[in-house]
Amino acid sequence: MTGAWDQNVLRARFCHALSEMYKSEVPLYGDLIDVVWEADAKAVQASKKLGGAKTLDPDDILPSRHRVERHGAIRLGTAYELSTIRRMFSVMGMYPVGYYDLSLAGFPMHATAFRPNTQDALSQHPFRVFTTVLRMELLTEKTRALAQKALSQRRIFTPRLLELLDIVETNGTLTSPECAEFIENGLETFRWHSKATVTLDEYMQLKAEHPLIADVVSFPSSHINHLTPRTIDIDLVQQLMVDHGMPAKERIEGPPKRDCPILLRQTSFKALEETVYFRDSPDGYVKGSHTARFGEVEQRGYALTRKGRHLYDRILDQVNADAAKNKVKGGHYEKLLESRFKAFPDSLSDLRGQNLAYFCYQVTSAGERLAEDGIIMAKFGTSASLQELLDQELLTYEPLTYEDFLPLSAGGIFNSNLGAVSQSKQLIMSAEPDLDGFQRCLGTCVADEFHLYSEMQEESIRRCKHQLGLDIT
Ligand code: OOG
Ligand code: NI
Repeated sequence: MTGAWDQNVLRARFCHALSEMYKSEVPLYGDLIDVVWEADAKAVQASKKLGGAKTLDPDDILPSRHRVERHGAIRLGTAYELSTIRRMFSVMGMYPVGYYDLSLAGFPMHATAFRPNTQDALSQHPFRVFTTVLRMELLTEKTRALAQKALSQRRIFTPRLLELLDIVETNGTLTSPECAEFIENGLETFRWHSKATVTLDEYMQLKAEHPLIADVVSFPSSHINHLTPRTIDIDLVQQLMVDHGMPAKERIEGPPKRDCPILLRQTSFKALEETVYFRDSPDGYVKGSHTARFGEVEQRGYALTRKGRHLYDRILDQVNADAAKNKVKGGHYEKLLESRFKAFPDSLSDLRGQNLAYFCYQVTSAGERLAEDGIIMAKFGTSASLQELLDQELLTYEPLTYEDFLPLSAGGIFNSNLGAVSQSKQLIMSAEPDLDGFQRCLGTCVADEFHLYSEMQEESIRRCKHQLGLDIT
């Protein structure tokens, strides 16, 4: 990498600037960050009292990654917006990973997450942006025409940002002043505007079909709709939000609390009702309101293999089917969830032994000594099994952190933040995923998240092989 342009540094600076902007736009998000710090400090203290025996978190690395870690979400309207945002994120080392079919949760949208895709870049700064785009084909004809008209007239990227994208693609780098301009101009795409581009009538029509359509289509930018710091104790954050009188969402999405945390747990404070000025003829405005922006918090657990993910999905589907059939709600739902998740192994050795999660393997100091003394060959010959090396404590392992999202949890978060329920929900629920259509809009393929985790695991085994000078089978 040459000169001033370091993608990891630019991503960190952009994330920081965005967080500052959002704090000033939505002060309650700043309060949420304070709550997360309070909860994390308490959780660390509590774990110290217990002798720190229990692992708090898969990364186990407070304060390095945690302090800066957050994700955000934006909602786009067109293929042009999606492909341009892809170019913009790639300047910061963020690439599309995963495909999320949100019709599963009743939304006329699909999504990817732009994020760093190597362990090194993730450890330097793991900022991600969940990015949805509207599926025009799932809208009624009348709403589609209105959406297309409004979207074709807006420009969510500044002319200078578009120039900077051309520059970096041509020159392969940005100068230091260009990096500063990139951040300044990039923020404009995510900034909130209280003046809508549509009339109140048009807004009402969009909203009646689905509140999210109104959120995507009615504004001149693709405002960031939430930012999400990471915590090591989401149950405590949920409790503290309530204690501090914040409008907390009723429940934490995702798996229940476990000894071995898996995937992702999320909660939020509910979106605020904000004043919006709608267009009125000929150039006046009429006052109304819109509810979209909120603050979220996440706790990340272990990345699951496809097998582990199937088990997770199967258990969650059963819980939701039972809950719907028996009208189970509130605390009873949590009990049902906890009891059904007993079927998901909850120790590192079971998760590894049953191939349910991904791990990073390392040579222990005993292993290093043996390798240095050159007696590995005498002990094992040319190859040994992973299990053998673990049993003899020459290798150790730790779980990889889940860096992605969950469509049903996203649906739960969306729903808590939308007042009205969509009438077209049934229609949308029967839609098929459309990965090809998404990739056409994006202008490239999305990476498969399972493949990335599996590569990280394999890479760690390759390093061990090399260090021990042994073939590991
Ligand atoms: C995206 C919701 C997805 C998450 O944390 O699951 C998301 C949205 O509200 O646009 O950010
Ligand atoms: Ni989120």
